[in-house]
Amino acid sequence: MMDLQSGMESLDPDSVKFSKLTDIEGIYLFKDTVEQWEVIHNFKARPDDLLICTYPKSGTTWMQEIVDMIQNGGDPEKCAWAPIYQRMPFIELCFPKPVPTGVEEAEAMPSPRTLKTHLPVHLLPPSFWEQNCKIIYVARNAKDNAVSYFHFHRMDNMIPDPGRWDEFLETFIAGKVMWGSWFDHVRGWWEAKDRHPILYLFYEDMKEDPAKEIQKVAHFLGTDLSEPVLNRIVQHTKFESMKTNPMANHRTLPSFIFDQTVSPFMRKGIVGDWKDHFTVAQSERLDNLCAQKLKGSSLTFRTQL
Ligand code: PPS
Repeated sequence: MMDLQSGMESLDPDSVKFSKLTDIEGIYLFKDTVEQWEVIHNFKARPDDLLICTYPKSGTTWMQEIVDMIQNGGDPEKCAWAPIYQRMPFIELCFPKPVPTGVEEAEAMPSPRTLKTHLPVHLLPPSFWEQNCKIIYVARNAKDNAVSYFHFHRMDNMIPDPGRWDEFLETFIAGKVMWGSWFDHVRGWWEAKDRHPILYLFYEDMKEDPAKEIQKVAHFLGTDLSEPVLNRIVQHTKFESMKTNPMANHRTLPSFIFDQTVSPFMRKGIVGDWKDHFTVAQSERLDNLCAQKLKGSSLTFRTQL
C-alpha cells in the first residue's frame, strides 16, 4: 500500500478540488467519504483503540500532539517520525485513488492505535461503542470555532469557498458546513459522555492551564506524568512550538490541498479572536442561539479568558 504522504503528492490537483456538497443523513462530508460510507460505517474498532474526536477546528491537532507525546513518554524525537495526519489515521478521510483511505491506514496499523474523527455522535461507526473504546472529545466555543473554520475554508481547496464572513456565519449557524451543526455536535457528544468512557475537554481550559488539562488526559490514559515530562509536553505542544514543527503544522501537505499562503493552518491559536470578526449584532445572535440550543444540557462555553 502506498503511504498517505506519497499518495497525496501523486494526485492530480484537479481530482481533490471541491466540486459539490454530498451528505449522509443531512451531514455534509467529502464526496469520496460518502461513496465509501458503507466501509466506514463497518469499521472494526479494537478495544484498545483511542479515538480523538472533535468538531473541525476545535483543537484536534493540538490534542493529537499531546496524546502522542504522552504515549511516547514526553520524547519529541519519537513523535517526529511522520506528520501528525500519518501518525493517527483520520477514519472518514477518503481521497481519490491511489491515496490510502483512513480506514485502510488504520487497518494497517498495529495496536494500540490512536485515531481521529470529526463525525457527529450518531454517525460514529458502531464498533467504537461495542468495543467500549476510550474517546477524547475537545470542544471550542462557537465564535472562535466559526472564525477558525471560516479561514480554514479559505485555504483548504477540498471544501467549499466560504464567501464573505457574514455569509459563512449564516452557513455555519445553519449547520450547512462539512460535519454538520456545531450545536448538535458539541451537545451530542456531551450527552454521550454519560454513557461511554469519554473525556470531554475544552480548548479554552487547555489555553488557560495546559499542564492541568494534559495531566487529565494522562490520567484518562492510565498514567501519571512526572513534573519534568509534563513540562516538556507543555513546551512541545504550545502554539508557537507547533507552528514551527513541520510534523504538526501541516506544511508537509501539498499546497494544492492546503494553501497556507492564503491562511496558515496554525493561524492564531487564541481564545477571543472572534472579537476581530463579529459585529455586536452577530455576537448577540450567537450568544442567544447557544443559550437556546444548549438549554437543559449543563454545557457552557467561555468566549474569553
Ligand atoms: S482540524 O483541521 O479540524 O484538524 O483543525 P484543528 O486542529 O481542530 O484546529 C485548528 C485550530 O487549532 C489551533 N491550534 C492551536 N491552538 C493553541 N495551541 C496549539 N498548540 C494549537 N495547535 C493548533 C489552530 O491555530 C487553529 O485555530 P485558529 O483559531 O484558526 O488559529
